[in-house]
Amino acid sequence: MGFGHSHSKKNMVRRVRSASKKAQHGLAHLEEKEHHHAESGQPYPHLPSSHHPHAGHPAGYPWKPVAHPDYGGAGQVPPGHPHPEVFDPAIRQGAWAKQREKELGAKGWKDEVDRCLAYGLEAAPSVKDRTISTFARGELPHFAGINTFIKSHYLEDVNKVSQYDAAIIGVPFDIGATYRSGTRFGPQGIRRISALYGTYNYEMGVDLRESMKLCDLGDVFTIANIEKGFDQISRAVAHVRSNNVFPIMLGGDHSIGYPDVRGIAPYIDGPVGIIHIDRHVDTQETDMDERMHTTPWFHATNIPNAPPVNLVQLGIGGWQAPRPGVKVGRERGTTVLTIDDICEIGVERAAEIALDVAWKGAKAVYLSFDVDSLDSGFVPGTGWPEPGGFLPREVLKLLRLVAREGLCGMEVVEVAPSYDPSDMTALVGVRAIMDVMAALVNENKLGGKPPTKLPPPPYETPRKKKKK
Ligand SMILES: [Mn+2]
Repeated sequence: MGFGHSHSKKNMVRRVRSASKKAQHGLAHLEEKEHHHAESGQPYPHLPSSHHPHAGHPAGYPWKPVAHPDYGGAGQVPPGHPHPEVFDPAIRQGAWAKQREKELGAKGWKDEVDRCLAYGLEAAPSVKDRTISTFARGELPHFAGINTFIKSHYLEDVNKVSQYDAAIIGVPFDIGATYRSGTRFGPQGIRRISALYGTYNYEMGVDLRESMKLCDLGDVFTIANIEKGFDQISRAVAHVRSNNVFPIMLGGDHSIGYPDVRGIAPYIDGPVGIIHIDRHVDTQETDMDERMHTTPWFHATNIPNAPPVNLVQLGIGGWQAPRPGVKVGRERGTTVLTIDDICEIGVERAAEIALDVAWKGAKAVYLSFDVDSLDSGFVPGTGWPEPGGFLPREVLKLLRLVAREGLCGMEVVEVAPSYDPSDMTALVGVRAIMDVMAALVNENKLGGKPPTKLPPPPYETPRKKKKK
């Protein structure tokens, strides 16, 4: 991470203050020498190096910063650049994001450093970077620590949830699975690999730590009984939603879709739409005599203010769509787009349709993301893998686009880590959540206000307002 790792001379001198004068002199001399070699010397003179002058770059980097007509300041189009148009933030994300980064601020990072030092003690005197603590307490090192979701605060006392903008709720529940079990370890798997991520995303121009407050509430105490489990889940979700905090559920199998919506709907003053991304329709009434993970939208659309006309299902297809669920969708008038539909009309158009349907007459929209909507090659760790689904970049774009109008909650389901030792499936789940949070922040639908000097990122412009 690129935060505050400066090696100032002041710190180097301070660390040897207690040594004798002679030793101090010797040590400082050695350090200077060491530093010189590491940063500006040529430790391997026989090897060509791009960091040192040579025939092609006689004076190092040859381009001088120049002003840009729209954004001023230094560092825009280098004279003689063969493609100056790519430096235009209005048309190219690579240029836009570079400008946006300087508007993000660093207060959240400073607060985290202060907290880590207060809780984890100052580092040993030999550590030059004084933002480092003795005990790992924050984001760094990525391989250390006890993992909450992206090392967010673990909120042990859930009564304090209203102090946050969004809350992670683990739902380790997999007795609704009709083939592979194992999604009870989904929350653990998602949290573990989430440690790989920081809070900053280049192309979206967002640093979540600077724009919103996220906590991790840990897991729901699930019960090995479908209905008691559902009751516990709805109660947990309702606690967060009723405190006006954005709930993010880590499944768990897809049966939790019903108790998740049931926990939210009572706190929405009007109809709730549902955007459901999946290979499977999940709309039959029962499966093997119970409300299993093939049934959540039958029951969710029985909730008085979650009508089936506002349910839109994206990515459906393959050989795993049970016919009883299709019959229900036909009778209730749900909206289905297959993978082929979306390939034909494009992700942008599919997102427009999804938003039009889910928001028609609705007051809020809920997002359900099943990782098995991706091609099974990308998600081996799931309960019902199916070839032919989305590519990661397609589905991530779809998620960002459908989040633009705001959401009342989201879930990521069907991550079963034990079938995927490389953690790729769980990582897709992490990204889905991160991208949705960032899209909400950029649209000013979550947390504090986003940086506003620049227009939104190219390629993900706001939706044209339509009559509701
Ligand atoms: Mn599915």
